[in-house]
Amino acid sequence: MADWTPNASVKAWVVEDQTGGINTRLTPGYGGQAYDVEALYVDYDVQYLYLALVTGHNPLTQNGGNHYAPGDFAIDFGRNGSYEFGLETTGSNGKTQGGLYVVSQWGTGLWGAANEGPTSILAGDLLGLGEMAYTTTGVANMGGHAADSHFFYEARIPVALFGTYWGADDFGVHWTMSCANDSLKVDSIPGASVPEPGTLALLPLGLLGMIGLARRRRA
Ligand SMILES: [Ca+2]
Ligand SMILES: [Ca+2]
Ligand SMILES: [Ca+2]
Repeated sequence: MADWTPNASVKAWVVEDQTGGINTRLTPGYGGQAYDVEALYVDYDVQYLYLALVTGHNPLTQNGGNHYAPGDFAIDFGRNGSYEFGLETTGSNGKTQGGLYVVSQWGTGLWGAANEGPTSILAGDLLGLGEMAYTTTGVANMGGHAADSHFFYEARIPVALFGTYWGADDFGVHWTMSCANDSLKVDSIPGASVPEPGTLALLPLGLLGMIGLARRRRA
């Protein structure tokens, strides 16, 4: 599990490392390593919300045939299953990459929304810009399956963009791809009203922090 441990103590994170070929079942769908959502990290300080993701799904994957594009980060204040906000990861559906949206319509995957959560932002209003980056070259030697490829997303969002939601309630963060063959949700995040003084970004920007996980393993 050391490969998945973040560089510093984060507010919340979850790991589900799977593997296999395209016909290997994940939860709820199939796709093996190519659709494996492996680790999701959440942290915040007084200025920013930080998100990071490790997945076997190549961010360059486009919708078509049996291929499905990445989804967006979905944020549920109140942890009641209604995802009020979304961070656009790739700039699909006419949305701005790195934009924080108040979402009026989420895409759904292939397996029923109750099983998979939201996929991509389909409609909503742009509130402002965060920062969003991802890798497109697979990194091996992570987790229990050394030959598998891993890709990384990192984002930071000014907490001011959440308005009165921020600090008023607990929240959860979810990510999956357009088919929702595999997904992760970080839940039970402590209420944002009590940030720890002096806590800085656990996950340095520009993907340096997460890539550091893999390099530490290889070293
Ligand atoms: Ca895996
Ligand atoms: Ca997984
Ligand atoms: Ca909600």
